[in-house]
Amino acid sequence: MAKQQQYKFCFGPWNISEGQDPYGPPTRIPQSFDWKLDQLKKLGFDAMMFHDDDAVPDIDAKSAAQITAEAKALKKRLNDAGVKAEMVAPRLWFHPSTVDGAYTSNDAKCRKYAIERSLRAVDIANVLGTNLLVLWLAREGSYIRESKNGRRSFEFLVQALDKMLAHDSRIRLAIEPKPNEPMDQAYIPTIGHALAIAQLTRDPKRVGCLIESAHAILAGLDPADEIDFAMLFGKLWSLHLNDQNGLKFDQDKPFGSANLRVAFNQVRALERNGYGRRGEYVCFDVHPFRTTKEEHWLAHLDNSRRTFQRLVEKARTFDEKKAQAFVAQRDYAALDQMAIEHLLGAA
Ligand code: XUL
Ligand code: MN
Repeated sequence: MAKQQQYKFCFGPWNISEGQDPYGPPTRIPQSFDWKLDQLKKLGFDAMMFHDDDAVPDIDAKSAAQITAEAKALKKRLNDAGVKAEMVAPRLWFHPSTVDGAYTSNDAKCRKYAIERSLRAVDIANVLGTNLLVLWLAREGSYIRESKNGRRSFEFLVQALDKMLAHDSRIRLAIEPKPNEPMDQAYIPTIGHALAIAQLTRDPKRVGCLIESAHAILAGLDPADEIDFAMLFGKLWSLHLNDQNGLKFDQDKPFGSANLRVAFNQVRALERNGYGRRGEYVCFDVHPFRTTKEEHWLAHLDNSRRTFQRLVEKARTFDEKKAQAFVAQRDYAALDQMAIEHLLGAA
């Protein structure tokens, strides 16, 4: 029997968030990065994900040499804590130069800013000991169709990816697609788009993807199918598990919170494809509810991992033989009920 996968877990500092949304201020007092790192360790997670400015705050005001020096100091803190850095992601959606999008901005100076910033993020990844750069593209201006030429935007995207690949021969780029929010549309909305654009780059082998459950659901897709598709190509290099109640704003709910069966099928897809065998982490891109009190601030992380582990047990104890017999009979009603009762457990 194949050895059962032991999963490794991670989250980012932004997943211990303070509760602000477009209609209300924070509901919890912000804590320092060191406090968050301590909590990650206490919870027994293995790694942390970083935006470039989570790793080096106020990054735009610093020189490349300063950025490297600060990243080195962070690496020492991570080593002392026994915590790995899973990835670094350039935050391309806060700075005034990214108001019209990052790599696809209509302003050449702004495109240059986005690329330069991404190269610094690659440098930080190097210092932190990870070769994974995650790219969530966030916004492409106001997505007024006439404001940009789609074909030119795709060409700009490829040029930007090529610059990152050329900057460092070891870096791997994991594109994190999302079909909307903060925009109504996006140039790379699904895993299919991410893997297709990878083929146009100078080194397709080093361009893969990251699936976030909520983003797939927002695209009207089943995240389990996205996982199977990406893994068929050997391209699923990271994962943001969470949940989402339908086609609304990005909710980042705890894993399994909205649809346990969809969560179960994601875990089944990870298990059947051997996710984690090449060292990939299970990351939870989840947020506490705005109503969460400070004393319950970490529950969504612990709960997501707990649900994940319970669903791994459920996936491993699902009676595949019986399921296949129903498939052979085309008795999908029985198969459907079998899945429901398996998730419900013993009466
Ligand atoms: C946005 C999102 C980001 C990325 C990292 O929806 O998921 O936090 O995961 O930039
Ligand atoms: Mn994410």
